[in-house]
Amino acid sequence: LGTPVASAAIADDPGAEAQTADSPLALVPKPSSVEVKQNSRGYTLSPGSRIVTSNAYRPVAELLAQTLRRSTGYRVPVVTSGRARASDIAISRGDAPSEGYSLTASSSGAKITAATPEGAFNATQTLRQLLPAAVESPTSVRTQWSTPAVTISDAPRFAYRGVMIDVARSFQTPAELKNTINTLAAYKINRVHLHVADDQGWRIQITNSGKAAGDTIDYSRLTSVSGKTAMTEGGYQNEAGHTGFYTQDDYRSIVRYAQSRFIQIIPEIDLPGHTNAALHAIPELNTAGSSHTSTAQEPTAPANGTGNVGYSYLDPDSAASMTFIRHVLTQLAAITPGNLLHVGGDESHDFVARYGKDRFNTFVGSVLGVVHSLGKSADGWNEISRTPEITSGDQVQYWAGDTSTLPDATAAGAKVIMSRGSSSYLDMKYNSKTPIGLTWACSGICDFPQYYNWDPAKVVNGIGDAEISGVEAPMWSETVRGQSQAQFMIFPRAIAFAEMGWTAQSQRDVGDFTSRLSAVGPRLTAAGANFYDSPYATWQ
Ligand code: TNX
Repeated sequence: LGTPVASAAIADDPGAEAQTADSPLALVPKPSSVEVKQNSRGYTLSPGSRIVTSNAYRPVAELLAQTLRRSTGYRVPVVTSGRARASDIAISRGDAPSEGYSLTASSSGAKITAATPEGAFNATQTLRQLLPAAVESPTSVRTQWSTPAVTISDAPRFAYRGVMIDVARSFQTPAELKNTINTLAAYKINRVHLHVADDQGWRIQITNSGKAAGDTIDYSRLTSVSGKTAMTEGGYQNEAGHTGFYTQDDYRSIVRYAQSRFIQIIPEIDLPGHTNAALHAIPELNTAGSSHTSTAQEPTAPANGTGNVGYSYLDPDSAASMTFIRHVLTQLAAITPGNLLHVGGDESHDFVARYGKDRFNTFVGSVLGVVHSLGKSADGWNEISRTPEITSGDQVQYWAGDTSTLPDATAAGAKVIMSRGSSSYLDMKYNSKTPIGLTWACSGICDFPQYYNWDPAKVVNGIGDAEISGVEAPMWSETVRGQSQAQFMIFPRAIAFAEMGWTAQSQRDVGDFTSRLSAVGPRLTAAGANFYDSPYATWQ
C-alpha cells in the first residue's frame, strides 16, 4: 500500500512507445469528437517551442509551461505577442461551449481555442495526454515529444464533477491534498468537497475574531483540542490515526492551488449530527438538549472509532448552537471564494429520534438561512431535501436512503448531485482482499467498471439530466491513513467516475474505457501518484 503498485514504470525512453497516428488515442475522459489524421505528422515540441497566448489565458499557459519545462527540460517561454510558429502551442479565445474547447495538433503547431480560461485549461489537460507519458515526470526526460495529428472538440456532460475527501476522520496534510488535487485535475474533476469536521476531528482553524456580542465560546479550541483527535481504529497494520488541521492560511493556499486548476473547494461542516469533535472542544455546546445531555457543560470524550454512527448532535433549542454555527460558517464563507458551503445533514439518527423529523427540517432550514445570508448556496446530503429555505442554487447530494424526498428539493429549485454509494464510494474495498476500506455500500467486486458503468440520470425516477448538476465520488477515511492510501482507494476508480461525469452517456462504453485506461497507469506512475493495480486493467 505504501508505494505505487502498478507494474508499469517509465522506461528510459518512453518516447519509443509514444502513440502513433494509427493507434487509437488513449484520452480520458473521452472527448466529444476526435478526428485522427492518419498518415499525417502531428505536433512536435522542440527546444525552441513557446506558448503563444493572450493575457487572459496566461495563467493557464504558465501552468502548462511548468509541466512541460519540468519533464522536457526546454525553456518553453510564454509570450503574449507575435504569431505562433509551427513549433509553438497557441492558446487563444474562440467560440466553444461552456468548459469546452477545440484542439488541433499538426505539423503546423498545436492550437487551442476556448471561450474561457477554464475551457483552455481543459484543453491543456488533453494535450498532456497526447504527449508521451513522460510529460508527467518531475525530472527531465529525453525523448521525442510528438503527438498524433488530431483535431478534437470537446465539452462536458455535467458542470459538477466532484471528489470528496474526508480529512476529518484522517487528516491529509496540505501537501498531500494538493498532490491528489493535481492528479484529479488532469482528469477534469472540477470540484473537491472537503469534509473538515466530524465526530473524530475538526480540521479547520476558526478564530475568535468578529465574534457576536455575548459569545463566550473560545473557537481556537476547535483545532487546539479536536485537531489532535482522529480515527485510530481500522488502520492498515494498526497505523496510528492522522491528526492535524489547516490554518486559515493553509486553507487559502489549498483553495488557490485548486483554483488555478479550475477546481472549486467546497468545505463541509456536518450539522447537526456528526458533531462530536465540536462537542469535545467547546463546553458551551454541551447543553441538556445536546447529545451529551450535560447540564455542567463538560466537553464530551473524543471519538476515535466508528462503533456509534449518528449519536452526536447539537442542541436545537440552545442559543449557543446557532451562535456557534453562524460564527463558524461566517469565517468559512470569508475564506471560501466558491459559492457553496456544505452543511452535511446526514445520519442525524439520535437527533431525529429525540426531536422528530420536523424539528430536524426546521433546524437545518435555519442553517440554510445562515448560508444564504452569507451570500452562499448550500449543499447537503439527501436527508436535507425537505428542509424549508432550500432554493435554487442549493444542491442535495444523494448517497443512500429515501429517494422520494428528492423531487421536493428539485421542485424548490435545488439540483441533485449523484453519489450513489454502490457506484461512487471510494472508501469501499475493491474486493474482499483489499486490506483497507469498508463494505456497507458495495460488497463483492467494487472496482472501476462498477464506478463507470451506470447512468446517474437513471437512478431515481424524475431525476434526470435537467435535475442533476453532477456527480461526486466520496473518499471517506475511517480506514485510510495519508496520501498514499487515499490515492490507492481513489485511483483508478475516480478516473472512471470522471469520465462518467464528463463524457456523454451515448459515447461511453466500459470496454473502450478499459482500453484507454491502460495509458493512464504509466502517467500516474510518472506523476508519482499511487493507484490500485486493478485486475480489470492492463497497464501499457
Ligand atoms: C456514511 S455517506 C457516512 C459517512 C461515513 C461513510 C462510510 C454519508 C453521508 N455518511 O459518515 O464515513 O458512510 O462509508
